[in-house]
Amino acid sequence: MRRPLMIAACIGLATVAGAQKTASSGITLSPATTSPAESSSTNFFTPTIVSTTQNSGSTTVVLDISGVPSVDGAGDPDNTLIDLPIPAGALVTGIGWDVNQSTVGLSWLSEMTIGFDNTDPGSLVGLALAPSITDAPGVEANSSGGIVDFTDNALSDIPIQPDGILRFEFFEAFVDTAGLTEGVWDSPSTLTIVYEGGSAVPTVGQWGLIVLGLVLLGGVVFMTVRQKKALSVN
Ligand SMILES: [Ca+2]
Ligand SMILES: [Ca+2]
Repeated sequence: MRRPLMIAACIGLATVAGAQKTASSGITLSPATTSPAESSSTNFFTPTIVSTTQNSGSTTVVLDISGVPSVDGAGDPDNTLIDLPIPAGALVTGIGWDVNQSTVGLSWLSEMTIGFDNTDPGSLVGLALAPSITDAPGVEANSSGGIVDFTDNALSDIPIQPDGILRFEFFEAFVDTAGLTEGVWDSPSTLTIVYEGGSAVPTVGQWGLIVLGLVLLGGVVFMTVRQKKALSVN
């Protein structure tokens, strides 16, 4: 009889804590309400790039985020950021995840969130990823089972700015204890990013057009100089 009683006591505690919390919406990937670009954090984590593969115009990058903590609410300076280099002008079109999550204290798995966006604070294209829908503390493995394409799911692709950065912020959707770690993205945890375009090496055809454009531009400049000279003579 002692074990069932202990479980009942734990559920009671979770229910009390849950009174302040917002139940998970059940949506894993959603438009962000705060852009990671606006975070005041300076805690940058450098992920190990597991692989980079290219396939007919799209590039897939797998990064290892094992060990990153989940601390405070979006924008808090105690949070961890990742600045992933992506070619300027590229469109981030999808994401995948294979993560192991654990919580600390009474914090819930569903509160562990990863925001990602370009570094334009004015853009509203950022997305928030909360891989767990478990409104309880615990240890859990979660996988997308492949790439989740943004536009297939009524979400916007993310255009990369001239700085060539896709920024991630690891935050808590509900802060139980400010300033303390409430969850950990345990090993092994990887994120997969898919992007299209960007600064690909121009093809021969494109180079031909660029050279032609320069020749035409040169001709215009030359003609302008000649006209000016003619005017000055007259
Ligand atoms: Ca929390
Ligand atoms: Ca804080």
